[in-house]
Amino acid sequence: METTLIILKPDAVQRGLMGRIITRFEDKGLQIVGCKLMKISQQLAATHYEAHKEKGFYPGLVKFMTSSPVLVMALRGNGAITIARNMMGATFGSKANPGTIRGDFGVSNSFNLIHGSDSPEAAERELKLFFNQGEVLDFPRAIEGWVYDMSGGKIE
Ligand code: 3AN
Repeated sequence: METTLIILKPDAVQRGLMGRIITRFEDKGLQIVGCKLMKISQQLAATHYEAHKEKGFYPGLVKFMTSSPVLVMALRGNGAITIARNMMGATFGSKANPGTIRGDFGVSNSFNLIHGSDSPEAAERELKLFFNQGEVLDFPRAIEGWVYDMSGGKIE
């Protein structure tokens, strides 16, 4: 099982899209194992986006991400990182395919609604940045045996 960090960005929160986006992940079968509304500090934004520090869009990105609260989520599932990235769609709302979150809910390139970790290494690093110990929970879902076929002794 993989756990990935998802951030519903300030535009998603302000536009009242949290419920609809969360529903997509729940409908898909991913498990929410951590969730909180928070305001990202300058320092946290700088650490999270340090790989983009030299890029032209960096100051605007940090300003946007710290401008208003975000909803951070830890999502768990088999292949959760790739599944969530595919559900998010391409980085720019103007290019993202219909059927994806960015494709269905936005047209802007910089206000692109959602962040999702792009690799297992990034997920591990980002989950530690946004969640304190004990805030990502380990709990069995009653529906697990119907979300996955476990009859062969592994998750299918
Ligand atoms: P993604 O979120 O699809 O993984 P990245 O990792 O390439 O995209 O970029 C990180 C974030 O930086 C994006 N979520 C987006 O908000 C922002 N970003 C990337 N490129 C641009 C750009 N050219 N103009 C404005 N914002 C950008």
